Amino acid sequence: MNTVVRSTCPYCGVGCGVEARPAVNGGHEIIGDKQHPANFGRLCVKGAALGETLGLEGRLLYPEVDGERMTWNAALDETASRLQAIIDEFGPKAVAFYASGQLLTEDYYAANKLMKGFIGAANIDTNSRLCMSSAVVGYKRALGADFVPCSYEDLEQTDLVVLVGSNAAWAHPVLYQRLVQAKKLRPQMKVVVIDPRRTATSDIADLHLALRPGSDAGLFVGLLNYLLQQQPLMTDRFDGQSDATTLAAGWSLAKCADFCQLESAAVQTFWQWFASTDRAMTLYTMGINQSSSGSDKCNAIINVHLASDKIGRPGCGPFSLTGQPNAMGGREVGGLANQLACHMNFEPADIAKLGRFWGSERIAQTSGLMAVELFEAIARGDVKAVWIMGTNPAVSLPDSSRVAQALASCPLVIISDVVRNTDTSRFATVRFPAQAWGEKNGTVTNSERRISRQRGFLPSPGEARAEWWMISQIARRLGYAEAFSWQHAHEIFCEHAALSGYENNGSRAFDISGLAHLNLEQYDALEPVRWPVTTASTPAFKSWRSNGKFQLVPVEPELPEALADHRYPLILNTGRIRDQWHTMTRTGGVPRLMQHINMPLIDIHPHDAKRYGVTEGDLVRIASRQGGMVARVQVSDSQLPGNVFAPMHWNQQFSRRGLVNGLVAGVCDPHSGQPESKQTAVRIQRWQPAWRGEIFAREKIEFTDEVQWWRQTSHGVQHFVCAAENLPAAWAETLTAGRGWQLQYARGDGDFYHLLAWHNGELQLAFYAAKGWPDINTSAVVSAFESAPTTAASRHLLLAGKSAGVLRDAGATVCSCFGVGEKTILSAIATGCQSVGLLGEKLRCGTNCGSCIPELRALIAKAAK
Ligand SMILES: Nc1nc2c(c(=O)[nH]1)N[C@H]1C(S)=C(S)[C@@H](COP(=O)(O)OP(=O)(O)OC[C@H]3O[C@@H](n4cnc5c(=O)[nH]c(N)nc54)[C@H](O)[C@@H]3O)O[C@H]1N2
Ligand SMILES: Nc1nc2c(c(=O)[nH]1)N[C@H]1C(S)=C(S)[C@@H](COP(=O)(O)OP(=O)(O)OC[C@H]3O[C@@H](n4cnc5c(=O)[nH]c(N)nc54)[C@H](O)[C@@H]3O)O[C@H]1N2
Ligand code: SF4
Ligand SMILES: [Mo]
Repeated sequence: MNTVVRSTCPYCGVGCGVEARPAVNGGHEIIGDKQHPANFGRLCVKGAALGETLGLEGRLLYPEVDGERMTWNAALDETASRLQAIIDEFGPKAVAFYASGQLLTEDYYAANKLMKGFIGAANIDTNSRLCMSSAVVGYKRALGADFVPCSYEDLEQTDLVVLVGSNAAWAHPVLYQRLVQAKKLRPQMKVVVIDPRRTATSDIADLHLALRPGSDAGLFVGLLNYLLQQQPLMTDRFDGQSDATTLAAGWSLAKCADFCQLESAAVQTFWQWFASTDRAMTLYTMGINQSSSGSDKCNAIINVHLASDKIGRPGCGPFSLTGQPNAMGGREVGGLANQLACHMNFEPADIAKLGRFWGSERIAQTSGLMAVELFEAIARGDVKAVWIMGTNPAVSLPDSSRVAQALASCPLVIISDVVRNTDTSRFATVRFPAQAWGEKNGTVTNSERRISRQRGFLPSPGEARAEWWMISQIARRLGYAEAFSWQHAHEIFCEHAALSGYENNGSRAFDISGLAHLNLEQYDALEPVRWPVTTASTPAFKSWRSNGKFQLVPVEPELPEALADHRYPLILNTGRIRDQWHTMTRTGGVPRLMQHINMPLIDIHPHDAKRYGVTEGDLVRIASRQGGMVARVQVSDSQLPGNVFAPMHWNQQFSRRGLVNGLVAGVCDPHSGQPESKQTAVRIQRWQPAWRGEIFAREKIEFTDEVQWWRQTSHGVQHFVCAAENLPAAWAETLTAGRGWQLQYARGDGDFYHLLAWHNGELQLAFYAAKGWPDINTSAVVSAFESAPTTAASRHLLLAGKSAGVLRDAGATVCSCFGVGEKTILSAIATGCQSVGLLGEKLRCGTNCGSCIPELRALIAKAAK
């Protein structure tokens, strides 16, 4: 395939359009699609690095059953017969699917149809439960439909943007840059950031409210009260009005400020700005949703927009930003266990409707198990088979040791993934190789309800297949051939579009029946389009509740269930870093994305650092009631005292004891079932290993249990940061003994231990250990594996972890687009580049995606101190 293929980025819910074109080196170059209305050509660093994720290393390429490679036919036969045996003996509720907002809509539709329509139970849930389910409850309660009433264009027309519980600068970078641009063009537009941490997002804030974790509802219920004092509502305008307003009346400025631990003046400023602007938007994500009262927080936000008429108009609205590329598509097809396809519910009329459309008398009658419950049911043995598609629950679900135990005890664990070895696939009985991004074909829907095509531009490697194909093959073997006879994703899309309009007549918000008759060519050429897409003209925004009214949901602000006490005195917040995606199966393999932050950091306020006796660079053990992890301390006044932050990404493929969800409890919101992933009570303890080091090796390294390690990603070499309590020499001996390698040592009185191992003039192993972190030039060591230094002097330099000066150590990468390191930036600042603009002119940093600009600014400030 030689032509340019237009597709959509597989990472976040911004849903940027990309163009893939063959590169001279035989790979593919990925650039932004200038015509795509989500990004107009812009990409963030993850999107721009997509071309570097297309290699086949680590890919799962063939079906396997019980660890043995099998043909597709044999694997499908065997899997279907095991599923059938479980259904026969224990009933349909003994099997479950656990899907993902990273599946394509067509795959998702097929999975939901098989489970809810034909197996006849509703045990299909998805990782969107951990992500968007509170937002869904919020919209459904207020508007009667899971309808996001905003678009990206609104950002260019609004007067006030409130970002709450969102670090969009890192998590939705292209959208954030659009906001930065909009503010530049219309400086009168104000930005409020509500987050207990000061983040890269707060860089453009006119007001940053660093509130007490989990207290957001207080701020918005108080705002409702403030709005109503200024302008009372007409009687009975909304359902729930009287209860909601009575509850809010108790939330005075003083009470709110106290509840949120904020200055009254700051709260008042926010409220004034909100009340006095004609157009305001509230953008919210995981700081709101991932909470034991997340649904109520979403409604507290929607309430103030309803009560002040800041919804359903340009530049207005409560805008839940979706996390995953197709979380929205999952919501459309009914991927959550408590909904049916195409915005239908478990109500007799909807069940009957679906039965007619699908030609099935086996439609599930009641909701199924939600993610956390589902894994509890697996642990109890009530669910005996689970098909996990495109998600890594052993890492991402709370209380991971319980999840691992559940999976270990489950008789049939089917996994469809693109990567062979993940924390979850360790428990697989059946592995199905899935097509990856660039190979698969279908549609995704972004945060603003825009449907875009993901198009394949690469051949499927090995025997990788589309998920919808696997699902239909299993369905046929379970006896449902007729309903699963699709030959192409296009047929599934059209069926889904037809169902969305089936007996709809304006009763369900999701309606794309206008696309039900696309032919294959039109489907392939489909331009990005926002739903609804119907032949009749429907109003874009209205209430879908049966009486046509919107609902104000009465909200009583609550604090998190996680409470600090004397044993666990700190609250741990978890979330994303700029250059990694979730459990790192894709981004973790790209060297330049690992160089920004190369191991789990725990951010801690200087007061707490002092209190717990830790300093920058120290290692700490973090413990909660659930479990423990190890991380490196980063002292930062961007944290509130009493609060620490750790990334969600590290797992057992990339570290020992780096799994943050080992700490988090499975406490969930009662309405949405979404876990409280943002608050966990923990304690920290300084861990003083005997040594810390870095090890580089040509071959796989065997770690002993005592060595704590974090995998690094460097081209052509195994590379780890590590630490241990016993002396480094003991472990080094186990690695080199009996290999016949020539060893070169440097030992300094127990202060440091360096070792190089050579074989036939080639470097086999390089190991640098020291009491503190060894100061070595990583690029010099990595390049010595490619071309070994030849002179005695240069080998000596290498033993010291240095090079002859050709390769300069640039420090941690700040600008990943152009690979510009911290040390390079600091020396440019020292020579006069005192602004982001000047740095950009000299080094190019910050001139592409712009995500590193807040960090550049911070470095300039740091240098000025
Ligand atoms: N780089 C990168 N980008 C991603 C992803 C990724 O893995 N990596 N994943 C994507 C996905 S699936 C998702 S869901 C989104 C998530 O996007 P975000 O929700 O923006 O990201 P998080 O880092 O999880 O959390 C956001 C912020 O919530 C704050 N927070 C914590 N507790 C509270 C609280 O009580 N109140 C308030 N107001 N704020 C709080 C945290 O300090 C954090 O800064 O990102 C998407 N984009
Ligand atoms: N503590 C804490 N925990 C969290 C969060 C948090 O903020 N804090 N955030 C939560 C949120 S919002 C989310 S969305 C989840 C995300 O958590 P997960 O969904 O578990 O994370 P991923 O790494 O995206 O998992 C995707 C899996 O699918 C595979 N994969 C990649 N591409 C394909 C493909 O094309 N087809 C198939 N079949 N497989 C593919 C990958 O190899 C990987 O194994 O984590 C949740 N967990
Ligand atoms: S902003 Fe999101 S969709 Fe756009 S390029 Fe970055 S990760 Fe991809
Ligand atoms: Mo997410």
